[in-house]
Amino acid sequence: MLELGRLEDLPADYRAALTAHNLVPLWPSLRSLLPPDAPRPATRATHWSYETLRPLLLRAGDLTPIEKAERRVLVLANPGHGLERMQASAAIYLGMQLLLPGEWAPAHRHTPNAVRMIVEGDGAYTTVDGEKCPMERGDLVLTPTGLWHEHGHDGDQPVVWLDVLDLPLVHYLEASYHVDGPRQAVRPGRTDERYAGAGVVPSPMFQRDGAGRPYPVLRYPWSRTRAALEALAAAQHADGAVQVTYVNPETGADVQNILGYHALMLRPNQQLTLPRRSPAAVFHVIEGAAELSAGDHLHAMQLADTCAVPGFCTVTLRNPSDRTPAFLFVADESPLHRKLGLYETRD
Ligand code: 1HN
Repeated sequence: MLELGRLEDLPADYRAALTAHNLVPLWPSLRSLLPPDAPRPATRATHWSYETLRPLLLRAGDLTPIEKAERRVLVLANPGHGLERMQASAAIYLGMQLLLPGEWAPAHRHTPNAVRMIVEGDGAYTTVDGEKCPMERGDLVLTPTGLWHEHGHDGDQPVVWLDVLDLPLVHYLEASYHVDGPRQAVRPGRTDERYAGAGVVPSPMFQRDGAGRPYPVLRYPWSRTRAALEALAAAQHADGAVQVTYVNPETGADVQNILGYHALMLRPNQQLTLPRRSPAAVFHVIEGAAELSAGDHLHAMQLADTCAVPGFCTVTLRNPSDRTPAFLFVADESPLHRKLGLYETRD
């Protein structure tokens, strides 16, 4: 490939004149903007151990009262982007949030989309758009763009959840902001119960409210997702991938516009090489354990551990147990890549 001219090849007075007029020569940067064959992601395969993170998060509970934090979160920052940027990948933000018994994280709404994957503890809830969503381990609770949300905790032990947001992208687009609000009035009814059956939805002719909402389901209980994975595993040949995608039951589309969410089951000792794809992804252990290899790195993921991997990377997952299945939560940038026409799979 042809060597292009470097910035240093240009005379200093010419460079200074360009800078003075807000001009930049393209050719010294062209190869890094458009590298040959595949992107060169800043995102690094990164592993956050829950065993390491948990005591630090609990200590934040002693050090910083909820009133001083609003959201008490340790951000899982990818060193490839620089920790100060607080991003797990180009479009994914990850944080572990702690809520102690009796605490309340006040209502607000914002432009980035969020989901919560509950990691431990009982008795907390998130009220989203007036719906009180119980938070039980493994549940997925959505707080889509623009919807009011607040967290409360009636239990007696700390509750921890993983927050996943498309914040880095929305911030990059200069579209990120929030609005504070009063405590929400809770309305009756739960969207997880309205849409309890796979393959059937409430008949639109009898729906006064609910039908036509862009986010018809706000909570996906783990018990049901787990049962769907078990049933899929039983119905499928033994070496196939067992994964489900969280969808909007009214449209069949991904639950949010930018990030996609999935639950994956690894049978005892199953090894699964994922297709090489353009979007970055995040893996989080809901039950069991998993070994994740990404490029040359092997990460032994224990319960509640989280890994981020860049796009175009070969990822292999393995369940080290010969007795119990492992269950993983997966978040990825695939809806965004598909909408932008950038989605690719490679052999
Ligand atoms: C947010 O609103 C929450 O509501 C958690 O719990 C983490 C990180 C960045 C921006 C907004 C929450 C967040 C956040």
